[in-house]
Amino acid sequence: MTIAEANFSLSEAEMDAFRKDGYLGPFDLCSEAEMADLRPGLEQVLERDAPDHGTRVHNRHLDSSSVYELSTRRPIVERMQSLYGPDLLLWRTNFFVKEPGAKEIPWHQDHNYWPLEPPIISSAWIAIDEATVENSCVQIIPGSHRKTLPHIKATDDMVFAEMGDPDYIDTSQLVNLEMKAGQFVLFNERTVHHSEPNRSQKRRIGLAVRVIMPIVKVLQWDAPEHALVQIAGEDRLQFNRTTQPPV
Ligand SMILES: O=C(O)CCC(=O)C(=O)O
Repeated sequence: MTIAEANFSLSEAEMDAFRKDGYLGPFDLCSEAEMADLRPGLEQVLERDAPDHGTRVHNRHLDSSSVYELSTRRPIVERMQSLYGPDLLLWRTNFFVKEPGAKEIPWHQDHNYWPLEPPIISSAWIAIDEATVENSCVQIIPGSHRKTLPHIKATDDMVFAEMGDPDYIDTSQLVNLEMKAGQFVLFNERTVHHSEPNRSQKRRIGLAVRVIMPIVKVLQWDAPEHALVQIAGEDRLQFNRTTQPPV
């Protein structure tokens, strides 16, 4: 069976694992060979400015059909539907480009940074390059999504301005999310994660796809980068502003 023909609904055991651990995967989104074909196009997207919004690394699904297509493939969307129901809106995409020497991304919970109410999101983190311990794969703390972590000002050696308070983080059970290019994992808004500095000579690019349900309000709904694309089901609430995907 090809990836396109498979059924991606999650089993009860997988849903229980997500409830317990706050993450699931890795799963195959495409083969390594297909990702090798797609990668030059994605690299080109990262080399040009987005037409009407912020930076090169954020929300490129709004102007690049290849980023949109990859972000909304059935292996991601159908698994998210198992967890969050039939109606889904694509809110953001974020490339995490870690060149050799890139700094640490601090331990954090995503909800801390985002203008969402209620702050519920599902993330799919796609390995555009192979992600290993050597080139600073994402690391995650299973079960950490069950508490809210205080965040404090980050130290200068971190990529973000705020980080989870180290006094509340126990990394003894961390899991390395090593992935082949073309694989992805799912995690939620409170799953504590980070990545080490990239101490290797190998670049590591990931693409995080952030999806919400219609009940979630994007508080800055009128900013250009906060237009949502409906990727499954329907949106009976219309709390947010929607847009069409790029062609
Ligand atoms: O790719 C990374 O190193 C960090 C990813 C991350 O923080 C996220 O997807 O929320």
